[in-house]
Amino acid sequence: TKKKLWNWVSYLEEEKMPAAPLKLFKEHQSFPQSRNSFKVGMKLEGIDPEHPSLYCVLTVVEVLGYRMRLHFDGYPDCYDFWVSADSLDIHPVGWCERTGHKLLPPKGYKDGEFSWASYLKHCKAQASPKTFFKSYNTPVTPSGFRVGMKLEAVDRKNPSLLCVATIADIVENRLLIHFDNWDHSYDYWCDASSPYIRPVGYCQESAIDLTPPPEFKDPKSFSWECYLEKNGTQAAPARAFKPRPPHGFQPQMKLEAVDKRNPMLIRVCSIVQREENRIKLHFDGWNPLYDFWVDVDSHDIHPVGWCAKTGHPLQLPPGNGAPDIAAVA
Ligand code: MLY
Repeated sequence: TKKKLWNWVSYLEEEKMPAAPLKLFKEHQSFPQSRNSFKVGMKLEGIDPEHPSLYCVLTVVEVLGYRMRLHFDGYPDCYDFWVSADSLDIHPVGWCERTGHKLLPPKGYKDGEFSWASYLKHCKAQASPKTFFKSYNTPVTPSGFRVGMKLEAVDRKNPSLLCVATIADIVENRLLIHFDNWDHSYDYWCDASSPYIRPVGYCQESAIDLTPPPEFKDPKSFSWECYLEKNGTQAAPARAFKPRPPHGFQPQMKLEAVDKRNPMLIRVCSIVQREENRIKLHFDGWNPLYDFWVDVDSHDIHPVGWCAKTGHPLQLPPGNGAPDIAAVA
């Protein structure tokens, strides 16, 4: 007997489970409107995912459908990372200079020694055209947030802590959150609707402990009023925060998600648990040991059919008797 090619429609029927409806996904998770035009060898500027306050010199080293692998110029391949072509973390060559951001040069270059023009000539490389970038086509809406304003924010590396924080940068519609008097390793980017940020006074109103900056040995000695006054800073206005409506993802729904352990791979997944801002995903056919939580606005979850539409291989549940990569429709 001939084996049939795996496909989502018959798989959902067999499993008697629904696909997560398209309307539950955000624009950046859903089917893209345009193609991925980036080509291997093109250079660009982008945020280091491990150090979100740093902008670095990057090269496209692999293109797979709508996604691509980026390499830090001058650094080992082990730091390479994957993004979608519409990632807001990447910018065209010259963006840092134009917007007053510090660009970390390739390894081996001293500060002030690097210039894109001579570097591109030296590498015989091409800059990625501006029009390829999502940010190029994204209108900026005025928000009420300003750089330097204070707020209360979840420390995502220690998610039980709500802490004293500052808006360290604003790019397009995103805020860089920095924790006062901590190093930059805790920084992260979010938007005005993020569940991780709250206006000054939220903890007090909700009778939750606020984690003050580390110099306040006794948390009770911290007062926002004195702190803002002493630093001559302002609280971010409460009206600038735009809480999101609850998400509609439910257990049993299926979708496609990046495997964080090997982020080149996208696998068939089922939702096994839900929380206010996160869902727990299971890789179909794999040990539940590998189940993991992901934010509902993550760039790494996509609706059923995303891989086929964007020309990315989909990793099938093992033991399907099918080739391990679905036919690209
Ligand atoms: N146990 C950790 C907690 C660090 C929390 C930092 N946040 C508030 C930015 C430590 O002391 O290193």
